[in-house]
Amino acid sequence: MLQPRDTPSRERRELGGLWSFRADLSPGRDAGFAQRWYRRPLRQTGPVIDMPVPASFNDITQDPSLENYIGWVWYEKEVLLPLRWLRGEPAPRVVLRFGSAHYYSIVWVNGVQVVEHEGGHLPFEADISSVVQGSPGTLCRITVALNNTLTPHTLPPGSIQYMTDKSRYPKNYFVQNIRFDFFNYAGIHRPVVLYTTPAAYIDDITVTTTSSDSVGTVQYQVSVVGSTANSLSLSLRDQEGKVVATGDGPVGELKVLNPNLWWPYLMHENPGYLYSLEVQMQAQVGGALLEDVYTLPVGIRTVHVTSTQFLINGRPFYFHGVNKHEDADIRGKGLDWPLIVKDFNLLRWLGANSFRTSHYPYAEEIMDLCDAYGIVVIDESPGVGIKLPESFGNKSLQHHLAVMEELVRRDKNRPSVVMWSVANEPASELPPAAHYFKTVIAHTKALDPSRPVTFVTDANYALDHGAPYVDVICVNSYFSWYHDPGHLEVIPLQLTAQFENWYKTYQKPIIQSEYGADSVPGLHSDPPMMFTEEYQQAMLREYHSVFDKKRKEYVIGELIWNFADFMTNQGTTRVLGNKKGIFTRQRQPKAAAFVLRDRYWKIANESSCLPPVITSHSLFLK
Ligand code: GCB
Repeated sequence: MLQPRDTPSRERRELGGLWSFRADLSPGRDAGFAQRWYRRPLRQTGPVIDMPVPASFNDITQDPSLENYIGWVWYEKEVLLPLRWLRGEPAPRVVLRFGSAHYYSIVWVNGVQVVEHEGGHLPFEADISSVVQGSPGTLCRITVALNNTLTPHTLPPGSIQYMTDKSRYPKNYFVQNIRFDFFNYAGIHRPVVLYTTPAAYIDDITVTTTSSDSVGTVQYQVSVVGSTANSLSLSLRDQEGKVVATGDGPVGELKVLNPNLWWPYLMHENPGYLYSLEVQMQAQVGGALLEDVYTLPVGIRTVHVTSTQFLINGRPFYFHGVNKHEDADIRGKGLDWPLIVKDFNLLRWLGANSFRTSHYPYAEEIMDLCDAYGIVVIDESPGVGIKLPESFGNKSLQHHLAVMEELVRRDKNRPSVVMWSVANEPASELPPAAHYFKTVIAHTKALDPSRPVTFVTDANYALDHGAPYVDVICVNSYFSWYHDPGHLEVIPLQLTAQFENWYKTYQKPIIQSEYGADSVPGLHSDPPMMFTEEYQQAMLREYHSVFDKKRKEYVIGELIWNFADFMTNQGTTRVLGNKKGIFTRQRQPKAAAFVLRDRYWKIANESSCLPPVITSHSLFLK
């Protein structure tokens, strides 16, 4: 499934703005109904209100029952379609696409069900041509039923707990238990788009790249749907618009002499170099000549892992980056351009060259900017909170494999994506984790042999049943926070032992994929105490001194937890959410941001690939 783009043969319309919305907020509504998302929603209930799209619905109103709502909600919108989409000669194919909707979606167009999709962080679409072209007018009514209930077999998993003690809870009372640390925001989170293609069209493109001896190679595979008698021609253009290679047919190789390689931010003075691969298709269908054009950004780069290094274009790459969330005031996990651009400006201000999409795939719009700016991505699936034994069974496994297929299909062509992460902190010490992760990782490698695969662990090195199958060890630890709280002095010993134990066991490079401490902005103490800005700074410095020793050996990266404060479920250890951000939720720096900024720019300037002195001012605006 290709990302919808404007091309000479395709049109696209985004269906943003306000949609009609309802949810059944009546107290004591049928709890079972909420849980059984795999059954058809029975009716639309509740008053109709306006709901912005894209956005989470939770924080939009003043109603706490909508904030914590679990069950079916309904969205509806009517749009007028251009006549040429309906009665064109020949009529185009009309597609309705959702960037993501959390969690389970059923979609109708003019009352006809067109698609059902499970999973909250990946796109899905439906060919609605026959529905809209068979309807009498140009009005197109789009209805979406969405259910955010999580079960032990969803990704992420969750479970509904019924509180049956009538002396303590009202009738039908239930809660949703989750084993991950972020708010389970729900709604239509990413753009809804209507787009057209010709009836015969370019359905998919796969590119992989290599380079050697001043020649870059782009291997491609193109699939066409709607015609077997078609011809394909390809041209690769550089950023000046000059054609540097051409090809034809569905499979082949393009050779580029002296290519501009795709380099990460701060590894080269011109990071994120993208060529444009223009694919043109011509097909004869029913006497008509159909033409389709699709343009794909392509970065030429290689990725290799050795026992001690992560190599991009043959050079050692050190991940100095962050973990993020899609999370903000009011819009929750809804896509928000000002926030996205602000975050990229902060990343570059910080001197961060990478992030992990903790703990689910991020919007395609974010990934596009990673490709363009040279921000390296560890692309993580929504496999977070896999803790219950039943979440390691075959039903869960099959769904996890399907999610990896959707993720790889979406992001396989992105130069910024250098590694897949199939999960975060599963209960990998449980014996069934061995078969589970062996299978998920092998499947991911079969889908994409060009990238390493990992999952992020917090299990003991000697007990982890999934680690034998990963290419890179990604380990999370919170010394002096969740373990030995308040005791910064234990960090050097414990962190050194952590690295040595993992390396001794596996001889694979290691990324510190999380470390951090909460700080409430404006809280101060000297000597440092937990939750103050000084403690967060001091904890960072202790970790960094160990990283500096071990990065000379086999530690290949450090990703702070977290880039910004984010919302979680309410609980006794969360003060309006998780406060481990080095920026507040409103993106203002805490003291720790300056410690990290000094460090990341220093590491960047150590690299021999850079001009002698690069400052944040000279580079962060490209
Ligand atoms: C972790 C999790 C992350 C949490 C973080 C914390 O290990 O991977 O999702 O938010 O710890 O702050 O507790």
